[in-house]
Amino acid sequence: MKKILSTIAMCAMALCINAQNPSPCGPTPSANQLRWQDMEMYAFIHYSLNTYTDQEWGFGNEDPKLFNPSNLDCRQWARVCKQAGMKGIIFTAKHHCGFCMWPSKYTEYSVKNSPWKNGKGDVVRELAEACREEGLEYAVYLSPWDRNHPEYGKPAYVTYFRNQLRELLTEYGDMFEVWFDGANGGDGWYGGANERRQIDRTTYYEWPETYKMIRELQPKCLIWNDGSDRGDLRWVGTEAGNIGETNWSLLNKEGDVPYHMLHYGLEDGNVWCPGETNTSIRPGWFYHETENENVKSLSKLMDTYYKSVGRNSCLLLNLPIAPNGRIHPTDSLRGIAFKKMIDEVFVNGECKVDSVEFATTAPTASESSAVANSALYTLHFNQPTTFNRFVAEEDIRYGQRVKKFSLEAEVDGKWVPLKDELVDNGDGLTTIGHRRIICFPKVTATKLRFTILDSKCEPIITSTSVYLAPDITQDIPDSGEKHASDYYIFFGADKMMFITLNDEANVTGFRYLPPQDSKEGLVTHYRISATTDWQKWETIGEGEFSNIVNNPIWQTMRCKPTRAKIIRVEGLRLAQGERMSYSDVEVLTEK
Ligand code: FUL
Repeated sequence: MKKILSTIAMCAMALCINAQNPSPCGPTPSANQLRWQDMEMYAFIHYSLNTYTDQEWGFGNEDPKLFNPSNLDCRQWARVCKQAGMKGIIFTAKHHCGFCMWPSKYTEYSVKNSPWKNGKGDVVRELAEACREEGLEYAVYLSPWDRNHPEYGKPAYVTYFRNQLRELLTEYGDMFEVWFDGANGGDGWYGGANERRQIDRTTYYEWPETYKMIRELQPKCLIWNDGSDRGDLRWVGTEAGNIGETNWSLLNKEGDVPYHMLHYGLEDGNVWCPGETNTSIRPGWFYHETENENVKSLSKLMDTYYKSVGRNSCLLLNLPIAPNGRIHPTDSLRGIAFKKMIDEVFVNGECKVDSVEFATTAPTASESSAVANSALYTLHFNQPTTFNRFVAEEDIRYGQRVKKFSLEAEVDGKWVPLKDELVDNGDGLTTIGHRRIICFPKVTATKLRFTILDSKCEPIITSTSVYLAPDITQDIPDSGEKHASDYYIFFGADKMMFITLNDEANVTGFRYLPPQDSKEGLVTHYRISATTDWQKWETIGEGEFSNIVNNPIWQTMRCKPTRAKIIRVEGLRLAQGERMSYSDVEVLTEK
Protein backbone atom coordinates (compact mmCIF):
# COMPACT_ATOMS: atom_id res chain seq x y z
CA MET A 1 0.00 0.00 0.00
CA LYS A 2 1.34 3.38 -0.96
CA LYS A 3 -0.02 6.83 -0.41
CA ILE A 4 1.27 10.32 -0.95
CA LEU A 5 0.77 12.60 1.98
CA SER A 6 -0.32 16.08 1.09
CA THR A 7 2.30 18.73 0.65
CA ILE A 8 3.07 20.55 3.85
CA ALA A 9 4.19 24.15 3.59
CA MET A 10 6.98 24.08 6.16
CA CYS A 11 9.41 21.26 5.97
CA ALA A 12 9.29 19.77 9.48
CA MET A 13 6.75 17.06 9.06
CA ALA A 14 4.34 16.23 11.81
CA LEU A 15 2.88 13.19 10.16
CA CYS A 16 2.35 9.59 9.60
CA ILE A 17 0.54 8.13 12.54
CA ASN A 18 0.15 5.02 10.49
CA ALA A 19 -1.18 2.81 13.24
CA GLN A 20 -4.89 3.18 13.83
CA ASN A 21 -5.88 2.89 17.50
CA PRO A 22 -2.48 1.52 18.47
CA SER A 23 -2.11 -0.71 21.46
CA PRO A 24 0.94 -0.55 23.72
CA CYS A 25 4.05 -2.44 22.74
CA GLY A 26 5.90 -3.46 25.91
CA PRO A 27 6.29 -1.06 28.87
CA THR A 28 5.09 2.52 28.37
CA PRO A 29 5.97 5.78 30.16
CA SER A 30 3.96 7.21 33.04
CA ALA A 31 2.43 10.68 32.68
CA ASN A 32 5.33 12.08 34.74
CA GLN A 33 7.92 10.40 32.53
CA LEU A 34 6.19 11.71 29.39
CA ARG A 35 6.19 15.25 30.75
CA TRP A 36 9.83 14.87 31.73
CA GLN A 37 10.84 13.73 28.25
CA ASP A 38 9.42 16.92 26.76
CA MET A 39 11.59 19.06 29.03
CA GLU A 40 14.65 17.98 27.01
CA MET A 41 17.11 20.26 28.85
CA TYR A 42 17.32 21.45 32.42
CA ALA A 43 20.08 22.69 34.69
CA PHE A 44 21.95 21.28 37.62
CA ILE A 45 23.33 23.80 40.08
CA HIS A 46 26.18 22.74 42.36
CA TYR A 47 26.77 25.12 45.22
CA SER A 48 27.79 24.42 48.83
CA LEU A 49 30.71 24.85 51.21
CA ASN A 50 32.83 23.14 48.54
CA THR A 51 32.59 26.38 46.58
CA TYR A 52 34.60 28.04 49.35
CA THR A 53 37.09 25.24 49.97
CA ASP A 54 37.82 24.55 46.31
CA GLN A 55 36.75 20.91 46.67
CA GLU A 56 34.50 18.51 44.79
CA TRP A 57 33.58 16.51 47.91
CA GLY A 58 33.62 18.09 51.35
CA PHE A 59 34.69 15.87 54.24
CA GLY A 60 31.89 17.02 56.52
CA ASN A 61 33.93 19.13 58.94
CA GLU A 62 34.13 22.32 56.89
CA ASP A 63 33.19 25.43 58.85
CA PRO A 64 29.69 26.81 58.09
CA LYS A 65 31.18 30.28 58.60
CA LEU A 66 32.82 29.89 55.21
CA PHE A 67 29.41 30.38 53.65
CA ASN A 68 29.15 34.14 53.19
CA PRO A 69 28.53 35.06 49.55
CA SER A 70 28.74 38.78 48.81
CA ASN A 71 26.15 38.80 46.07
CA LEU A 72 24.05 35.64 46.09
CA ASP A 73 21.33 36.08 43.50
CA CYS A 74 19.09 33.12 42.66
CA ARG A 75 17.23 35.29 40.16
CA GLN A 76 20.44 35.63 38.17
CA TRP A 77 20.73 31.81 38.17
CA ALA A 78 17.15 31.40 36.99
CA ARG A 79 17.45 34.10 34.30
CA VAL A 80 20.65 32.62 32.93
CA CYS A 81 19.22 29.10 32.92
CA LYS A 82 16.09 30.23 31.16
CA GLN A 83 18.07 32.02 28.47
CA ALA A 84 20.23 28.94 28.10
CA GLY A 85 17.10 26.98 27.15
CA MET A 86 16.82 25.11 30.44
CA LYS A 87 13.29 24.18 31.49
CA GLY A 88 14.08 23.73 35.16
CA ILE A 89 16.78 23.64 37.84
CA ILE A 90 17.93 20.85 40.14
CA PHE A 91 19.77 22.34 43.11
CA THR A 92 22.23 20.66 45.51
CA ALA A 93 20.21 21.32 48.67
CA LYS A 94 22.65 18.99 50.45
CA HIS A 95 25.82 17.54 48.94
CA HIS A 96 27.93 14.74 50.45
CA CYS A 97 29.45 17.10 53.06
CA GLY A 98 26.03 17.30 54.72
CA PHE A 99 25.82 21.12 54.78
CA CYS A 100 22.20 22.15 54.20
CA MET A 101 21.49 25.09 51.95
CA TRP A 102 18.19 25.55 53.77
CA PRO A 103 17.75 26.06 57.54
CA SER A 104 16.68 22.50 58.25
CA LYS A 105 15.29 22.10 61.72
CA TYR A 106 17.01 18.73 62.05
CA THR A 107 20.64 19.90 62.01
CA GLU A 108 22.87 22.80 62.99
CA TYR A 109 25.05 22.17 59.94
CA SER A 110 23.32 24.59 57.61
CA VAL A 111 23.05 28.14 56.36
CA LYS A 112 21.47 29.09 59.67
CA ASN A 113 24.92 28.96 61.26
CA SER A 114 26.61 30.92 58.51
CA PRO A 115 27.22 34.67 58.44
CA TRP A 116 25.18 34.98 55.24
CA LYS A 117 22.10 37.10 56.05
CA ASN A 118 23.03 36.63 59.74
CA GLY A 119 21.90 33.04 59.55
CA LYS A 120 18.40 34.06 58.41
CA GLY A 121 18.86 33.07 54.76
CA ASP A 122 17.44 30.11 52.85
CA VAL A 123 18.96 29.41 49.43
CA VAL A 124 16.40 26.70 48.61
CA ARG A 125 13.53 29.13 49.21
CA GLU A 126 15.13 31.91 47.17
CA LEU A 127 15.73 29.52 44.30
CA ALA A 128 12.25 27.96 44.40
CA GLU A 129 10.75 31.47 44.23
CA ALA A 130 13.10 32.58 41.46
CA CYS A 131 12.17 29.50 39.42
CA ARG A 132 8.47 30.22 39.83
CA GLU A 133 9.00 33.83 38.75
CA GLU A 134 10.87 32.75 35.62
CA GLY A 135 8.42 29.95 34.82
CA LEU A 136 11.03 27.26 35.42
CA GLU A 137 10.46 23.93 37.12
CA TYR A 138 12.34 23.43 40.36
CA ALA A 139 13.89 20.33 41.96
CA VAL A 140 16.47 19.25 44.51
CA TYR A 141 19.49 17.00 44.82
CA LEU A 142 19.65 15.50 48.30
CA SER A 143 22.73 13.40 48.96
CA PRO A 144 21.91 10.20 50.83
CA TRP A 145 25.57 10.00 51.85
CA ASP A 146 26.27 12.52 54.62
CA ARG A 147 29.86 12.88 55.79
CA ASN A 148 28.90 15.23 58.59
CA HIS A 149 26.18 13.32 60.36
CA PRO A 150 27.28 11.39 63.48
CA GLU A 151 24.65 8.68 62.91
CA TYR A 152 25.47 8.01 59.27
CA GLY A 153 25.46 4.25 58.77
CA LYS A 154 22.94 3.68 61.58
CA PRO A 155 19.13 3.54 61.36
CA ALA A 156 18.79 6.95 63.06
CA TYR A 157 20.36 8.62 60.05
CA VAL A 158 17.72 7.20 57.70
CA THR A 159 15.03 8.85 59.84
CA TYR A 160 17.00 12.10 59.73
CA PHE A 161 17.36 11.85 55.95
CA ARG A 162 13.63 11.26 55.53
CA ASN A 163 12.79 14.17 57.83
CA GLN A 164 14.93 16.45 55.72
CA LEU A 165 13.33 15.19 52.56
CA ARG A 166 9.89 15.81 54.04
CA GLU A 167 10.86 19.43 54.75
CA LEU A 168 11.95 19.88 51.17
CA LEU A 169 8.85 18.19 49.79
CA THR A 170 6.41 20.16 51.88
CA GLU A 171 7.80 23.66 52.37
CA TYR A 172 8.97 24.82 48.98
CA GLY A 173 6.21 24.10 46.46
CA ASP A 174 6.13 21.68 43.57
CA MET A 175 9.25 19.77 42.61
CA PHE A 176 9.64 18.03 39.28
CA GLU A 177 12.41 15.67 40.36
CA VAL A 178 14.37 14.52 43.36
CA TRP A 179 17.95 13.36 42.84
CA PHE A 180 19.47 10.74 45.16
CA ASP A 181 23.14 10.52 44.35
CA GLY A 182 24.58 7.03 44.57
CA ALA A 183 28.06 8.01 45.74
CA ASN A 184 28.87 6.40 49.08
CA GLY A 185 32.60 6.72 49.37
CA GLY A 186 32.89 5.68 53.02
CA ASP A 187 35.36 8.10 54.62
CA GLY A 188 33.96 11.04 56.51
CA TRP A 189 34.03 13.24 59.58
CA TYR A 190 30.78 11.78 61.00
CA GLY A 191 30.50 14.10 63.98
CA GLY A 192 34.19 13.73 64.81
CA ALA A 193 34.50 9.94 64.47
CA ASN A 194 36.65 10.55 61.43
CA GLU A 195 36.41 7.06 60.02
CA ARG A 196 35.33 4.92 57.13
CA ARG A 197 31.70 3.78 57.15
CA GLN A 198 30.31 1.38 54.61
CA ILE A 199 26.61 0.78 54.13
CA ASP A 200 24.66 -1.80 52.18
CA ARG A 201 23.14 0.21 49.35
CA THR A 202 20.41 -2.34 48.75
CA THR A 203 18.93 -2.24 52.25
CA TYR A 204 20.27 0.66 54.32
CA TYR A 205 18.15 3.54 53.04
CA GLU A 206 14.85 1.61 52.98
CA TRP A 207 13.98 3.27 49.71
CA PRO A 208 10.48 1.79 49.30
CA GLU A 209 9.32 3.71 52.42
CA THR A 210 10.92 6.91 51.15
CA TYR A 211 9.39 6.48 47.70
CA LYS A 212 5.97 6.05 49.28
CA MET A 213 6.37 9.37 51.07
CA ILE A 214 7.44 11.14 47.89
CA ARG A 215 4.51 9.73 45.90
CA GLU A 216 2.10 10.86 48.62
CA LEU A 217 3.51 14.33 49.14
CA GLN A 218 4.45 15.17 45.55
CA PRO A 219 2.73 12.82 43.08
CA LYS A 220 4.22 14.65 40.10
CA CYS A 221 7.80 14.39 41.30
CA LEU A 222 10.14 12.03 39.43
CA ILE A 223 12.61 9.97 41.39
CA TRP A 224 16.18 9.73 40.16
CA ASN A 225 18.05 7.08 42.06
CA ASP A 226 21.45 5.70 41.38
CA GLY A 227 20.94 3.24 44.21
CA SER A 228 19.47 -0.22 44.08
CA ASP A 229 15.76 0.60 43.96
CA ARG A 230 14.48 1.46 40.54
CA GLY A 231 13.40 5.09 40.35
CA ASP A 232 11.65 6.79 37.43
CA LEU A 233 14.88 7.78 35.71
CA ARG A 234 18.29 6.17 35.37
CA TRP A 235 21.89 7.40 35.30
CA VAL A 236 23.63 6.86 31.96
CA GLY A 237 26.82 5.38 33.42
CA THR A 238 29.06 8.36 32.73
CA GLU A 239 29.28 12.03 33.67
CA ALA A 240 30.93 12.91 30.36
CA GLY A 241 27.63 13.93 28.75
CA ASN A 242 26.65 11.12 26.40
CA ILE A 243 24.28 8.19 26.28
CA GLY A 244 24.45 5.20 23.93
CA GLU A 245 23.45 5.72 20.30
CA THR A 246 21.27 2.70 20.92
CA ASN A 247 19.16 3.85 23.81
CA TRP A 248 16.20 1.86 25.06
CA SER A 249 14.13 3.61 27.73
CA LEU A 250 13.73 0.25 29.44
CA LEU A 251 15.36 -1.63 32.31
CA ASN A 252 14.38 -4.61 34.41
CA LYS A 253 12.52 -3.83 37.60
CA GLU A 254 14.84 -6.01 39.67
CA GLY A 255 18.53 -6.73 39.58
CA ASP A 256 21.83 -4.97 39.12
CA VAL A 257 22.28 -2.36 36.44
CA PRO A 258 25.79 -2.61 35.03
CA TYR A 259 27.29 0.09 32.84
CA HIS A 260 26.01 -1.25 29.52
CA MET A 261 22.40 -1.26 30.79
CA LEU A 262 22.76 2.27 32.15
CA HIS A 263 24.25 3.47 28.90
CA TYR A 264 22.15 1.61 26.33
CA GLY A 265 19.04 0.61 28.29
CA LEU A 266 17.65 -2.88 27.91
CA GLU A 267 15.78 -3.84 24.74
CA ASP A 268 13.59 -6.36 26.55
CA GLY A 269 13.44 -4.62 29.92
CA ASN A 270 10.18 -4.88 31.83
CA VAL A 271 9.88 -1.29 33.13
CA TRP A 272 10.10 2.13 31.54
CA CYS A 273 13.17 3.88 32.98
CA PRO A 274 14.65 6.47 30.60
CA GLY A 275 18.21 7.76 30.87
CA GLU A 276 19.00 11.28 32.06
CA THR A 277 22.37 12.50 30.74
CA ASN A 278 24.14 14.59 33.38
CA THR A 279 27.31 16.56 32.80
CA SER A 280 28.90 19.85 33.81
CA ILE A 281 29.71 22.87 31.67
CA ARG A 282 33.15 22.71 33.35
CA PRO A 283 35.35 19.72 34.18
CA GLY A 284 34.18 19.70 37.83
CA TRP A 285 30.70 19.96 39.34
CA PHE A 286 31.62 22.74 41.77
CA TYR A 287 33.19 26.06 40.83
CA HIS A 288 36.98 26.21 40.79
CA GLU A 289 38.72 29.34 39.67
CA THR A 290 41.39 27.22 38.01
CA GLU A 291 38.74 25.91 35.60
CA ASN A 292 37.70 29.34 34.30
CA GLU A 293 39.61 28.59 31.12
CA ASN A 294 38.01 25.16 30.80
CA VAL A 295 34.37 26.04 30.26
CA LYS A 296 33.15 23.73 27.50
CA SER A 297 33.26 25.12 23.99
CA LEU A 298 30.16 25.60 21.88
CA SER A 299 31.05 22.64 19.67
CA LYS A 300 31.56 20.44 22.73
CA LEU A 301 28.15 21.52 24.05
CA MET A 302 26.49 20.83 20.69
CA ASP A 303 28.15 17.42 20.61
CA THR A 304 26.71 16.81 24.09
CA TYR A 305 23.26 17.90 22.88
CA TYR A 306 23.34 15.49 19.95
CA LYS A 307 24.57 12.70 22.22
CA SER A 308 21.84 13.25 24.82
CA VAL A 309 18.67 14.98 23.57
CA GLY A 310 19.47 13.61 20.12
CA ARG A 311 19.60 10.08 21.52
CA ASN A 312 16.24 9.82 23.26
CA SER A 313 17.51 11.31 26.54
CA CYS A 314 17.23 14.60 28.43
CA LEU A 315 20.26 16.74 29.19
CA LEU A 316 20.94 17.81 32.77
CA LEU A 317 23.64 20.47 32.35
CA ASN A 318 25.46 21.75 35.43
CA LEU A 319 26.25 25.43 35.89
CA PRO A 320 28.21 25.88 39.14
CA ILE A 321 27.88 28.94 41.35
CA ALA A 322 30.99 31.06 41.94
CA PRO A 323 31.98 32.18 45.47
CA ASN A 324 30.21 35.54 45.02
CA GLY A 325 26.91 33.66 44.70
CA ARG A 326 26.37 34.00 40.94
CA ILE A 327 26.91 31.98 37.78
CA HIS A 328 30.28 33.03 36.36
CA PRO A 329 29.96 35.26 33.24
CA THR A 330 31.93 32.81 31.08
CA ASP A 331 29.50 30.01 31.90
CA SER A 332 26.39 32.12 31.44
CA LEU A 333 27.54 33.49 28.09
CA ARG A 334 28.47 30.02 26.90
CA GLY A 335 25.15 28.61 28.07
CA ILE A 336 23.22 31.29 26.23
CA ALA A 337 25.33 30.84 23.08
CA PHE A 338 24.52 27.12 23.29
CA LYS A 339 20.78 27.76 23.21
CA LYS A 340 21.23 30.20 20.31
CA MET A 341 23.12 27.56 18.37
CA ILE A 342 20.41 24.96 18.99
CA ASP A 343 17.86 27.41 17.57
CA GLU A 344 20.16 28.22 14.69
CA VAL A 345 20.02 24.56 13.71
CA PHE A 346 16.51 23.47 14.66
CA VAL A 347 14.52 26.66 14.07
CA ASN A 348 16.38 28.65 11.43
CA GLY A 349 18.03 25.67 9.79
CA GLU A 350 14.85 23.74 8.95
CA CYS A 351 14.61 22.61 5.34
CA LYS A 352 11.43 22.52 3.32
CA VAL A 353 10.20 19.03 2.52
CA ASP A 354 7.61 19.16 -0.26
CA SER A 355 5.94 15.82 0.26
CA VAL A 356 6.37 12.51 1.99
CA GLU A 357 5.60 9.20 0.40
CA PHE A 358 4.81 6.41 2.80
CA ALA A 359 4.71 2.63 2.41
CA THR A 360 4.01 0.23 5.25
CA THR A 361 6.36 -2.40 3.86
CA ALA A 362 9.79 -1.28 2.94
CA PRO A 363 11.16 -2.91 -0.20
CA THR A 364 14.69 -2.68 1.20
CA ALA A 365 13.68 -4.44 4.38
CA SER A 366 14.26 -7.82 2.86
CA GLU A 367 17.44 -8.41 4.91
CA SER A 368 15.44 -7.91 8.05
CA SER A 369 13.72 -10.71 9.87
CA ALA A 370 10.83 -8.50 10.88
CA VAL A 371 9.63 -7.36 7.48
CA ALA A 372 6.11 -7.15 8.84
CA ASN A 373 7.16 -4.27 11.04
CA SER A 374 9.09 -2.31 8.47
CA ALA A 375 8.12 0.98 6.84
CA LEU A 376 9.46 3.34 4.24
CA TYR A 377 9.22 7.12 4.21
CA THR A 378 10.49 9.00 1.19
CA LEU A 379 10.90 12.73 1.71
CA HIS A 380 10.72 14.67 -1.57
CA PHE A 381 12.34 18.06 -2.21
CA ASN A 382 11.21 20.02 -5.30
CA GLN A 383 14.61 21.71 -5.37
CA PRO A 384 17.94 20.01 -4.64
CA THR A 385 18.26 20.68 -0.91
CA THR A 386 21.35 20.74 1.27
CA PHE A 387 21.13 19.34 4.80
CA ASN A 388 23.25 17.58 7.42
CA ARG A 389 20.81 16.61 10.17
CA PHE A 390 17.87 14.21 10.19
CA VAL A 391 15.37 13.94 13.04
CA ALA A 392 12.82 11.20 13.67
CA GLU A 393 10.42 10.82 16.57
CA GLU A 394 8.36 7.89 17.79
CA ASP A 395 5.09 8.13 19.63
CA ILE A 396 6.50 6.74 22.87
CA ARG A 397 3.08 6.78 24.56
CA TYR A 398 2.65 3.36 22.95
CA GLY A 399 6.12 2.10 23.83
CA GLN A 400 9.51 2.29 22.18
CA ARG A 401 9.53 0.14 19.06
CA VAL A 402 12.11 0.82 16.36
CA LYS A 403 15.25 -1.34 16.48
CA LYS A 404 16.98 -0.57 13.20
CA PHE A 405 16.62 1.84 10.31
CA SER A 406 18.53 3.15 7.33
CA LEU A 407 18.88 6.55 5.69
CA GLU A 408 19.71 7.19 2.04
CA ALA A 409 19.88 10.43 0.10
CA GLU A 410 19.23 10.61 -3.63
CA VAL A 411 22.16 12.53 -5.06
CA ASP A 412 22.34 12.97 -8.85
CA GLY A 413 19.95 10.08 -9.32
CA LYS A 414 21.87 7.65 -7.07
CA TRP A 415 20.99 6.49 -3.54
CA VAL A 416 23.82 7.32 -1.15
CA PRO A 417 23.72 5.70 2.32
CA LEU A 418 24.10 8.05 5.28
CA LYS A 419 25.40 7.20 8.75
CA ASP A 420 25.66 8.94 12.10
CA GLU A 421 29.05 10.63 12.06
CA LEU A 422 29.14 10.88 15.87
CA VAL A 423 29.30 7.11 16.23
CA ASP A 424 32.59 5.22 16.12
CA ASN A 425 31.31 1.74 15.32
CA GLY A 426 28.55 0.88 12.87
CA ASP A 427 26.13 3.36 11.35
CA GLY A 428 24.38 4.37 14.59
CA LEU A 429 20.97 3.87 12.97
CA THR A 430 19.26 1.76 15.61
CA THR A 431 16.77 3.05 18.21
CA ILE A 432 14.70 6.24 17.87
CA GLY A 433 12.44 6.83 20.89
CA HIS A 434 11.30 10.34 21.81
CA ARG A 435 13.79 12.07 19.50
CA ARG A 436 16.73 10.82 17.47
CA ILE A 437 19.01 13.26 15.70
CA ILE A 438 21.38 11.89 13.07
CA CYS A 439 24.36 14.07 12.11
CA PHE A 440 26.22 13.56 8.84
CA PRO A 441 28.31 15.67 6.46
CA LYS A 442 26.33 18.06 4.25
CA VAL A 443 24.54 16.38 1.38
CA THR A 444 22.54 17.95 -1.47
CA ALA A 445 19.64 15.72 -2.44
CA THR A 446 16.26 15.63 -4.12
CA LYS A 447 14.97 12.77 -1.95
CA LEU A 448 15.70 11.23 1.41
CA ARG A 449 14.70 7.65 2.12
CA PHE A 450 14.10 6.68 5.76
CA THR A 451 13.53 2.94 6.04
CA ILE A 452 12.54 1.19 9.22
CA LEU A 453 14.14 -2.20 8.87
CA ASP A 454 13.17 -3.75 12.17
CA SER A 455 10.78 -2.82 14.90
CA LYS A 456 9.29 -4.61 17.93
CA CYS A 457 5.75 -3.84 16.75
CA GLU A 458 4.34 -1.74 13.94
CA PRO A 459 6.40 1.50 14.04
CA ILE A 460 4.61 4.72 15.02
CA ILE A 461 6.64 7.62 13.70
CA THR A 462 5.20 11.03 14.58
CA SER A 463 7.67 13.21 12.75
CA THR A 464 10.58 13.24 10.33
CA SER A 465 12.47 16.39 9.42
CA VAL A 466 15.77 17.63 8.03
CA TYR A 467 17.98 20.61 8.90
CA LEU A 468 21.06 22.42 7.79
CA ALA A 469 23.31 23.12 10.76
CA PRO A 470 25.77 25.95 10.19
CA ASP A 471 29.46 25.38 10.78
CA ILE A 472 30.53 26.60 14.17
CA THR A 473 32.96 29.39 13.43
CA GLN A 474 34.81 31.60 15.90
CA ASP A 475 34.42 28.89 18.47
CA ILE A 476 36.42 29.05 21.63
CA PRO A 477 38.48 25.89 21.47
CA ASP A 478 37.92 23.34 24.19
CA SER A 479 40.90 24.39 26.22
CA GLY A 480 41.87 20.80 26.32
CA GLU A 481 42.23 18.78 29.44
CA LYS A 482 45.17 16.93 27.94
CA HIS A 483 48.56 18.26 28.86
CA ALA A 484 51.65 16.53 27.57
CA SER A 485 54.38 16.42 30.16
CA ASP A 486 58.03 15.68 29.61
CA TYR A 487 59.25 14.49 33.02
CA TYR A 488 61.11 11.31 33.59
CA ILE A 489 58.58 8.98 35.19
CA PHE A 490 59.16 5.51 36.58
CA PHE A 491 57.57 3.07 39.03
CA GLY A 492 59.37 2.04 42.23
CA ALA A 493 56.61 -0.40 43.12
CA ASP A 494 53.12 -1.20 41.82
CA LYS A 495 51.61 1.66 43.79
CA MET A 496 54.55 4.02 43.82
CA MET A 497 55.57 6.33 41.04
CA PHE A 498 58.53 8.71 40.87
CA ILE A 499 58.69 11.85 38.77
CA THR A 500 62.06 13.48 38.24
CA LEU A 501 62.10 17.12 37.23
CA ASN A 502 64.68 18.43 34.81
CA ASP A 503 65.74 21.07 37.33
CA GLU A 504 65.16 21.51 41.01
CA ALA A 505 62.18 23.79 41.58
CA ASN A 506 59.74 25.13 44.15
CA VAL A 507 56.85 22.70 43.82
CA THR A 508 53.39 24.15 44.53
CA GLY A 509 51.19 21.25 43.53
CA PHE A 510 50.58 18.08 41.60
CA ARG A 511 48.03 17.17 38.96
CA TYR A 512 46.85 13.72 37.98
CA LEU A 513 44.85 12.71 34.94
CA PRO A 514 43.48 9.22 35.59
CA PRO A 515 43.23 6.51 32.92
CA GLN A 516 40.39 7.43 30.58
CA ASP A 517 39.35 4.05 29.29
CA SER A 518 39.07 1.96 32.44
CA LYS A 519 39.08 2.13 36.23
CA GLU A 520 42.03 -0.25 36.43
CA GLY A 521 44.78 1.36 38.49
CA LEU A 522 42.89 4.61 38.99
CA VAL A 523 44.12 6.31 42.18
CA THR A 524 41.36 7.45 44.54
CA HIS A 525 43.56 8.16 47.59
CA TYR A 526 47.12 9.46 47.36
CA ARG A 527 50.17 10.56 49.28
CA ILE A 528 52.67 12.86 47.54
CA SER A 529 56.18 13.46 48.85
CA ALA A 530 59.09 15.54 47.62
CA THR A 531 62.87 15.43 47.94
CA THR A 532 65.94 17.12 46.55
CA ASP A 533 68.37 14.31 47.29
CA TRP A 534 66.51 10.98 47.55
CA GLN A 535 67.30 11.03 51.29
CA LYS A 536 65.04 13.48 53.05
CA TRP A 537 61.42 13.15 51.99
CA GLU A 538 58.67 15.59 52.89
CA THR A 539 55.00 14.72 52.54
CA ILE A 540 53.48 17.59 50.58
CA GLY A 541 49.95 16.23 50.30
CA GLU A 542 47.74 13.33 51.26
CA GLY A 543 44.04 12.86 50.60
CA GLU A 544 41.36 11.69 48.17
CA PHE A 545 40.64 12.57 44.58
CA SER A 546 36.91 13.14 45.01
CA ASN A 547 34.46 11.76 42.47
CA ILE A 548 37.33 10.63 40.26
CA VAL A 549 35.67 7.31 39.38
CA ASN A 550 32.56 8.84 37.86
CA ASN A 551 34.26 11.93 36.51
CA PRO A 552 37.85 11.04 35.56
CA ILE A 553 39.09 14.57 34.90
CA TRP A 554 42.38 16.24 35.90
CA GLN A 555 42.75 16.31 39.69
CA THR A 556 44.73 19.07 41.36
CA MET A 557 46.51 18.94 44.69
CA ARG A 558 48.12 22.14 45.93
CA CYS A 559 50.79 22.51 48.60
CA LYS A 560 53.00 25.13 50.20
CA PRO A 561 56.02 25.82 47.97
CA THR A 562 58.54 23.03 48.58
CA ARG A 563 61.99 22.68 47.06
CA ALA A 564 62.15 19.44 45.08
CA LYS A 565 63.86 17.52 42.32
CA ILE A 566 61.93 14.28 42.71
CA ILE A 567 58.26 13.73 43.46
CA ARG A 568 56.95 10.43 44.82
CA VAL A 569 53.31 9.55 44.23
CA GLU A 570 51.85 6.73 46.31
CA GLY A 571 48.49 5.28 45.33
CA LEU A 572 47.10 4.52 48.79
CA ARG A 573 43.83 3.21 47.35
CA LEU A 574 42.98 2.25 43.80
CA ALA A 575 39.49 2.02 42.31
CA GLN A 576 40.40 -1.34 40.81
CA GLY A 577 43.44 -3.55 40.34
CA GLU A 578 46.81 -3.66 42.03
CA ARG A 579 49.01 -1.44 39.90
CA MET A 580 48.44 2.30 39.74
CA SER A 581 48.08 3.91 36.35
CA TYR A 582 47.68 7.35 34.85
CA SER A 583 46.99 9.12 31.59
CA ASP A 584 49.14 12.10 32.47
CA VAL A 585 50.69 13.89 35.42
CA GLU A 586 51.88 17.42 35.95
CA VAL A 587 54.04 18.97 38.66
CA LEU A 588 53.12 22.57 39.41
CA THR A 589 56.07 24.82 40.17
CA GLU A 590 56.59 28.49 41.04
CA LYS A 591 57.27 30.56 38.00
C1 FUL B 1 28.25 12.44 41.66
C2 FUL B 1 28.70 13.20 42.91
O1 FUL B 1 29.60 12.44 43.67
C3 FUL B 1 29.31 14.48 42.38
O2 FUL B 1 29.90 15.24 43.37
C4 FUL B 1 28.20 15.25 41.66
O3 FUL B 1 27.25 15.72 42.59
C5 FUL B 1 27.55 14.40 40.58
C6 FUL B 1 26.38 15.04 39.94
O4 FUL B 1 27.17 13.15 41.09
O5 FUL B 1 27.97 11.15 41.84
